[in-house]
Amino acid sequence: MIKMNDIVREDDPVLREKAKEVPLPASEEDKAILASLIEYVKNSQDPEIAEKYGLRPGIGLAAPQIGVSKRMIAVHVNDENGNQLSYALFNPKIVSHSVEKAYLTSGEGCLSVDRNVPGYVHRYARVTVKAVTLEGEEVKLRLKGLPAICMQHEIDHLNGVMFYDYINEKAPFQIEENAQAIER
Ligand code: K2U
Ligand code: NI
Repeated sequence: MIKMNDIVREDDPVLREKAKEVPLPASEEDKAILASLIEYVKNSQDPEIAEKYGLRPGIGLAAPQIGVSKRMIAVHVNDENGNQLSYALFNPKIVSHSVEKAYLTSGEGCLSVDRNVPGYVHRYARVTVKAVTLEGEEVKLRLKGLPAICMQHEIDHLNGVMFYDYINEKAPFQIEENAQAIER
């Protein structure tokens, strides 16, 4: 199982690389890596397991964060209706998105960043993502709210982008016009 010391921290060059497409159908090794990512996110949200192994809670994790520069991500998050969404994806791609932006009023954090970086991260309010699941099925996901924010945060990790790259240093809490505030 992935533990905190398996998670690379900022300044590790792998977090700034463009991760490589995963050849499909996925190899057993790549399937095991993706399964370990979704396992971490689920474990980190289980108070007993998180406590026992000192896991920092997360709603997503990308392969570069465990030093694997391949296009794989895991997202495990409740949508605004309280439905549990759980995605373990190969080669996710944002194929369309809203013009409208959204941001978490709490700001963002990152399992690879051991410090607070205050400020709003403006992302697309809605995204449509195409990907292949752990089971090898092609999916097209239409997401909004926190799931959309999380999916964009994870796909950014595949492109070497960190959440604080978006924060306006001079006015970190400036809100872009018409941006939707998301409470979490
Ligand atoms: O990729 C990661 O480092 C995991 C992040 C993903 C994330 C950060 C900010 C906004 C959306 C997703 C961790 O989940 S940070 C912890 C967290 C937990 C709940 C909500 C937001 C962030
Ligand atoms: Ni992150």
